[in-house]
Amino acid sequence: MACIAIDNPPVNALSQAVRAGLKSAIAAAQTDASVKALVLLCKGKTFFAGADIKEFALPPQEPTLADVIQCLEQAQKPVIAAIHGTALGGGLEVALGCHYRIATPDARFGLPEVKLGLLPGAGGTQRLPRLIGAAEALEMIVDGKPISAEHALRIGLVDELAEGDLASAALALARRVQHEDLARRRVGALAAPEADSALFTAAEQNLRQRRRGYEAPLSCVKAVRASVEQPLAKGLQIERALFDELKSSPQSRALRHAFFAERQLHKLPFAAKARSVSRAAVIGAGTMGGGIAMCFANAGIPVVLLEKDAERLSQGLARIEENYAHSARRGRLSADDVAQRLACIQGSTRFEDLADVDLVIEAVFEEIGLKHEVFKTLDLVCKPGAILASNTSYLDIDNIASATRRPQDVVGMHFFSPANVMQLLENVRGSVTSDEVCATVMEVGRRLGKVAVLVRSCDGFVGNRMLSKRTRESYFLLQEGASPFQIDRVLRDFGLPMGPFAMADLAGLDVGWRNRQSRLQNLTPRERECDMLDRMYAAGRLGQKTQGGFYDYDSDRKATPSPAAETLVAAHRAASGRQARQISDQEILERCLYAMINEAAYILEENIVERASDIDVVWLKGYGFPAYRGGPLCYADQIGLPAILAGLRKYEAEHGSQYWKPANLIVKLAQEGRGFHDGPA
Ligand code: T1G
Ligand code: NAD
Repeated sequence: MACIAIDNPPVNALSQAVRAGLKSAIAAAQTDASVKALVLLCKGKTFFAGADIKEFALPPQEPTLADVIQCLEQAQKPVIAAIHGTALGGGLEVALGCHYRIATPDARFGLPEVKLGLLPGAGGTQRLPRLIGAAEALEMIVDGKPISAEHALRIGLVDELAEGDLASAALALARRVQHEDLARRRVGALAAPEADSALFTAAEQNLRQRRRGYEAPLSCVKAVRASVEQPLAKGLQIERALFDELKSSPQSRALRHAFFAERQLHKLPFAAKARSVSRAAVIGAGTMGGGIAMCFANAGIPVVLLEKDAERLSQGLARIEENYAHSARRGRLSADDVAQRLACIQGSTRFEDLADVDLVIEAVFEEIGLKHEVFKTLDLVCKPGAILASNTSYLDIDNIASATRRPQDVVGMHFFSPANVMQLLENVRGSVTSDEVCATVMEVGRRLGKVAVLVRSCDGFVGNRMLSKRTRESYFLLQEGASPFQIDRVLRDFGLPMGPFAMADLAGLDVGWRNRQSRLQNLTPRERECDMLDRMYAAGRLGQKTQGGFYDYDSDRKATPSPAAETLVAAHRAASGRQARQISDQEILERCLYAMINEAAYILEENIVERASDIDVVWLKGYGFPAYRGGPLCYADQIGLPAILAGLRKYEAEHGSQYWKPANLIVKLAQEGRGFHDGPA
């Protein structure tokens, strides 16, 4: 028996060197008479986690993965894939090229290529259906979600689960099968799967709705359909052609950018050790506080939930219980899970109960006076070294910290609503917040299953600061003649889950109105005069919570454009003395997106974030920016900064520099023919 052991940390990506090494090792074993069978395994934390995604931006290099898999499959001696950790993408395709597959009970198997805007390009769309059937394979390939070892055993993807040491179990299997006839073990040689074409038609219809705008899922269906309708060689050709088309597509480049952007987040410009956090507290059990407390309970971290009185506390706890009951009704949680999580949450109305917690997150009303009061009290009751965080949406962290004698321990932790669902967490460092505190909240973010981005404090931080520019433009466009429904349609067609006016109705127009009132003195004369929100508020049209805002809502919350809102819009325009004009979808898209992109450039100039890709992650994970566009700055690079600059200059000429003065960074990058993600010149 022989073992081929691969060691390419951190995830044994199938880089050119690994492929070449594999190919020569297989060839050597074929000619070595002492070798009766081969075990293929990986060192480190996982089996092959797929092709090396970084290589997709480079010209293809020999040997291709398809070549290597062909060598494996055609080997004259049994090859056993010994799988631990994850067998993903090209890694699973390699295993499918082997004659036997044995795995640890906790291994996971998947073809996540579709998440990168690709499809399995080394035979996976042809071999997997032959082994497990077209329907099961189609689901794995179109969804890209990994399956468990137990499921893989059940569907015949793996032959055995190893008890005890994997290598020994694999060698034992090799000994048992060394004389087996391999003809029946070559997956590629198995009969084409049978399936009705209705399976594929239904999948395409479903994807057009569920994955609106994404190209790769539909190509996955085409490729798996070929496994049913074509012989292997022809099917592999079709797969390769679809793969190459997707690989060079803007969507796949954007999704690959998003993959690496998320993995850059933990690379911080300092090396500080995180403090331990084994007990937390949340102040305020309202919309956000309740969800934040659930995040800690979901992670098994005990949390004190403090409210100003018993009545509000019981209301907050009741909302949490109902939330968990809803998940249990949906079968997402068992009764035990719910009980364990609720046991992690201790309600309180006494600040003294926070004396020994390691981290406090304040989520009371967005009023600086109240925040000062709360932080002054926390400064008195919390132990030295406790981290004092605020969930404020806009307020200055330094201002909040000034209410304490330990500003270095004060930081922003900005969750997004609903906090127990939204992945994004903006960790906001004040000008004196210590590196240790920043390292700790980034680590806490990871433990809560959040995508944590470290930003410096400024008005609205990253996400809301850019959002406020889009909001400005959407209300200006409304005043100039565009209907709220046209503006929402344009942004929905662009790929956002909903447009600004439907979103305002969801969040509550009173929340937006209160925010506008708190900023009135900082607004420009035109912004103050653009008072549509004031008119909606005065008319009591607060959105979904009043069954009516810009849209009317029926009992199932189904939205229809509201004639009453249109009447208010007409009165708003008349009062501004503006003649409504026809506004194109293109102008709406440009003004809403370019205003955000320009603001993002100012954010970069002010070093509010470590790198441009952090801004993309904020919008991808916190604001539903379509992943296949890679984020606002990735989108800007795909459009090209010269075009963005031309647009900014056009709107500057039409609407004024106070709104549209191009950031110097955009001017500079456009002149140098570079993009936001091109790195230093
Ligand atoms: N290629 C290159 N680098 C990779 C990589 C890959 N496939 N996977 C991970 N990395 C890097 C990552 O950027 C990070 O780098 C480090 O490894 C640790 O990753 C022909 C076309 C395996 C579940 O989509 O899902 O095969 O930031 O932080 O949380 O059909 O990584 O440290 O410098 O994510 O423990 C298909 C992608 C490829 C799997 C481990 N495969 N990887 O998670 O670590 S396409 C995938 C993952 C393909 C074929 C096709 C996860 C993981 P750095 P990490 P983790
Ligand atoms: P909310 O009105 O729903 O809840 C605030 C809670 O704080 C109330 O239950 C109130 O009783 C409690 N509270 C007030 N004073 C208190 C005190 N002295 N001690 C204890 N509890 C007290 O508000 P919310 O929407 O949850 O917002 C809370 C914070 O989170 C604000 O700073 C807001 O800007 C921010 N935020 C809100 C959202 C959102 O979408 N709602 C998103 C991100 C951040």
